[in-house]
Amino acid sequence: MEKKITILGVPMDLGQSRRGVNMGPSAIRYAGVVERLEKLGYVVTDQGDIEIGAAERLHDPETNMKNLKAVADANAILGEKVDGIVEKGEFPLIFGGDHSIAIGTLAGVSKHYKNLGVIWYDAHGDLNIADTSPSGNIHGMPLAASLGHGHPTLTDIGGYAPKVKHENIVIIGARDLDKGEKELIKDKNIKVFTMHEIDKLGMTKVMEEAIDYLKDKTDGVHLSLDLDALDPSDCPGVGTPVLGGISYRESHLAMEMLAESGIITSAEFVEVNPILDERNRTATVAVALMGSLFGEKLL
Ligand code: B3U
Ligand code: MN
Ligand code: MN
Repeated sequence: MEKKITILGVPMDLGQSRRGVNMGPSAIRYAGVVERLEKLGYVVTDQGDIEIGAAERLHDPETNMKNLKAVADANAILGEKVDGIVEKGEFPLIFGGDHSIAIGTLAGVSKHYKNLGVIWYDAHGDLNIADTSPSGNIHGMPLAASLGHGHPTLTDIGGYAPKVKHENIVIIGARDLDKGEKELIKDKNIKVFTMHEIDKLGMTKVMEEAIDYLKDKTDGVHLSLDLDALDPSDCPGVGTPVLGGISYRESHLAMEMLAESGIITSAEFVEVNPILDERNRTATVAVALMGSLFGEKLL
């Protein structure tokens, strides 16, 4: 992993309907992320937050999406910023905001890799397009958009598509998938470790398989970690909690195994909503997981 980390906050709350997730970057900083990473020997630069435009008419019946323009505009700016961070040889560490920001992060990162891998750690698939979305919320669409599915305003951010190939992604922690998402997973043979596989195989085996699946065919791997992948008892501060999630300890193990593998080249932590949280617990968990991802050891 690079020894220089650059942090970028993306206070985006327009990709879903619950306000407050725009305060995620502040909550994560408050939980002590910079100090934690500096202690591990990294040189950390915090570029602050990018600006997010105003909310639009809530739901556009023509596109079945909410705030399409504002979400797309912010993601275009994010993509350019992330591109610049990777260009300098630094590790981009992005804080959301809702998960719609993964579109911009991937637009910036993927330019630099021929075969970018993605680990999507999430209770959801985020594989909807406008036609299959039950909500019109763009935070349910970023993985689909990055694979080249959906509205061109989203798929073409950064001026190219797709950002990733179907065979280069692994979803971990899924337990709430919509009909269209299940169809896409089957149709494209996308690698998914649902909670069923995590229960059955255990996190060690799941991560070994996920790392094995990606390591030889990719030249970089982005970790997109939605805090709702974790059980709501550990991470209550998320907009769409789903019971029966990955535990705090299992998540540490997953991050430790990623650190040992050395495959991760960029990361984002999203969906922290301090308004819905209990004493900044979810941001605190996010920062603890970042510690493990960047090599923190218990002994
Ligand atoms: N799949 C549903 C719910 C959802 C997606 N992502 C989150 N929730 N966080 C949707 O609206 O697309
Ligand atoms: Mn998500
Ligand atoms: Mn989610």
